[in-house]
Amino acid sequence: MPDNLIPQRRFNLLFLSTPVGAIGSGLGGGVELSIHNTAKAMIHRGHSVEIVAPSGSHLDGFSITQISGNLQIIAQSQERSTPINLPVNSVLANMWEYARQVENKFDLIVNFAYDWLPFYLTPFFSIPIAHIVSMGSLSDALDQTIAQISHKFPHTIGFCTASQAATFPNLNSPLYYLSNGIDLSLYKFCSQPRQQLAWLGRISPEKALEDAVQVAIQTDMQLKIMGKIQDESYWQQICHKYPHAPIEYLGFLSTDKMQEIVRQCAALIMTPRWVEAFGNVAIEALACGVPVISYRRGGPSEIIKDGETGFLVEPDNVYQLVNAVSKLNTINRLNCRQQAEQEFSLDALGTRFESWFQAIFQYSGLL
Ligand code: HBI
Repeated sequence: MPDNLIPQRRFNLLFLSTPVGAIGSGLGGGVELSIHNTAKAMIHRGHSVEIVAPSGSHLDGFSITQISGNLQIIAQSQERSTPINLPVNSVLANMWEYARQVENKFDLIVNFAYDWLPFYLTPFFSIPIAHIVSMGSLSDALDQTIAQISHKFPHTIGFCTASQAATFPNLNSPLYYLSNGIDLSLYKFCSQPRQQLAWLGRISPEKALEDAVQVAIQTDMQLKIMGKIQDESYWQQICHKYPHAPIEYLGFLSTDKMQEIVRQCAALIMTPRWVEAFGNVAIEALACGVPVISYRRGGPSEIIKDGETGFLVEPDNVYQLVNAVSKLNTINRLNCRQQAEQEFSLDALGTRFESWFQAIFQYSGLL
């Protein structure tokens, strides 16, 4: 039968969210956007999706199965050798108990949690589990279980980017790089920006906002800061250290309000101190026609086309960030929007996920 006549298999998908915060709280960082956009992309292709998340979650257009319990500590605040831990009445454990009760109604579970338990539980489930690893390597115990599952259940581990996957030891191949995708209709192109800069993300040490504040000072361009203050003391340190910096903190905004600010900026400054798995904020800026200036580290170094849709500079080198700002007039902002349309649309995201899921089913003999 010709390919185009093979009925596309409709998947019943169960998405399990991150246990560090309710969807919509901002605590889940990029995973909130990833879950929303992956669900939209899969539904657009005719599949069905149920999303399971901590109580208090909300996502426009989706009814979420809310699970109560105590939130998981964020992995990036732990040491590499910290033993695996779960709070009493763990929301993570409760989410996976729910999955165990309903698994026979689904074809595939998709795990978005960056935690040991979902990987450990994989062999106890009768349907396949696709794991999206949302950060670089942070914990020896999690590295070990990810490697084990990649060998026991080939094809079931998905990463955002190659540089992120490279931080994990002993992985089985093939590896799957899903990148990410956004609903481009939510982002409006702007050709004439103001002389201001943007910084987006969870305000936490690994995101090194202080470097972007120094760029604002040295370029004398106002820096519009948006995102959840995850580490209050870190934020206070920055405010005390740079009391006269031309910065404005606008809070954790909805996509619509955030893009309204970002689109008017000359550039988005990204200052990842760690190996950023992807960097959703980079593709959101590109979608608005905004060039991205970033350290050549992790996900952004695989997104930005140096000199064409932004600039990549030596990691932790603030001077080179400042120098890149002075070259922004060489970037055609239309190139930025076009890259988003070619690589980061919901359709492009759906294609990547659908072929990954089909590979999982084929390998497990379910297709
Ligand atoms: N920490 N323990 C834990 N579990 C997660 O799922 C998790 C996290 N920290 C951050 C996070 N998820 C997301 O904000 C990033 O993966 C994007």
